[in-house]
Amino acid sequence: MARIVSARVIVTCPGRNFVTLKIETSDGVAGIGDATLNGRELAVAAYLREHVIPLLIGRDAHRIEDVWNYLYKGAYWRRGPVTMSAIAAVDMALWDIKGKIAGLPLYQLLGGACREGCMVYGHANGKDIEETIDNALHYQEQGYKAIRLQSGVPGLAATYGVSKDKYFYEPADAALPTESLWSTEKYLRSVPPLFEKAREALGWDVHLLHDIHHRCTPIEAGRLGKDLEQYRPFWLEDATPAENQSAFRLIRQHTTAPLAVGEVFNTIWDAKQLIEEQLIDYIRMTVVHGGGITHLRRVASLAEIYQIRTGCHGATDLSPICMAAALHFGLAVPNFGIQEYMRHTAETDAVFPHAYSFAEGMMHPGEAPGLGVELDEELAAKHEYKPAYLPVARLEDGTMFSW
Ligand code: CS2
Ligand code: MG
Repeated sequence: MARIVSARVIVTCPGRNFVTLKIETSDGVAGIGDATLNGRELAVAAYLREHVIPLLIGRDAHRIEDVWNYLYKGAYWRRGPVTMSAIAAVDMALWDIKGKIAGLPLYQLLGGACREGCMVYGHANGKDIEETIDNALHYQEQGYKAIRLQSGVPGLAATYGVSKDKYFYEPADAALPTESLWSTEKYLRSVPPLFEKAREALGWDVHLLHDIHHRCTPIEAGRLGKDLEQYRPFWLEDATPAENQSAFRLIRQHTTAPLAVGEVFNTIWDAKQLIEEQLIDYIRMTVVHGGGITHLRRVASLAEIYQIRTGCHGATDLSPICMAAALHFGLAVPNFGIQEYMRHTAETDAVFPHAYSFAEGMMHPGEAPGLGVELDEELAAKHEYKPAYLPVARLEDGTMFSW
């Protein structure tokens, strides 16, 4: 038995906030898990500290499935991003410990590699089409096989997915939410020319992706899908808010553009109908917000029988610990599709030294036992938590809208 003797929450802000859970066993093995929920970090930290850690002490770290069920069913109150991120952090840390005890990288415990590496997509963006395409060419030169395109919308001052920095994208950038104005009409006019120009400049051998970020109604998304089909998008992401899973039926009636959904989902129940009715092609849930490796495996298994592939969320608000977990998972899961990869800053990477690596458009989790990520606690302590919110969006007449 590897008894859990301590568990601690570490909050650090090397450029942006991250919440980490560190669990230690009686044999002196330590495992770490990501618990970061962008803009709501301290809610997860408190949930862990006040309500989860007291339940962990004395338990057998090897009983991952039992601990998962204890925390999920035992709370009585089920689901939700705060609860599920906390459970995920425990789950990741326990898999990390199991791997370290076994002396094996996590992907080996999950069944071994199903492929040589995980294809990733990078984020090309810019204030206008020209700048976005320049940026996309840069990704292509670096060997990326898949590139996401997001461009500023003429007539709108700011939009999601377009970075202030040339290399790093961080939307949670203010102590209180910034507000931006949105017009779906202007947006819908701007995307087809972006794809047209991108195909001219980048050719057809590269996968092109686009994130709608919950901004369209189903029928608007259907029209955008129709307009973009000729450019063969790899996927259109978050076409419409997905609380109402049936909404995707309407999009499917109008377009064959592949659809990806789920970065804000936290359990299998959020995606059950989407998967069973084959209303999507890629499921975006990732390890930290999707209840950990234990739960994400169930989601992927359900998706597999409906020919839906994984496309895990991989924005920079997921820490390198989650990135590593996603790469082990992606290497071993039979129905892997693609992995999002937004580079962390050097400041973040220094706090989380890691074994994963990028080469020729693919990533590999490395061969270090467990997750292959460490947390430099001394360095972490030097970066104090800084409140940061995601922006909010309003329509041009002032109506609150989805960001
Ligand atoms: C985006 C994210 O990566 C994506 O696809 O939708 O950047 C998202 O806006 C952030 O993760 C929110 O924290
Ligand atoms: Mg997205």
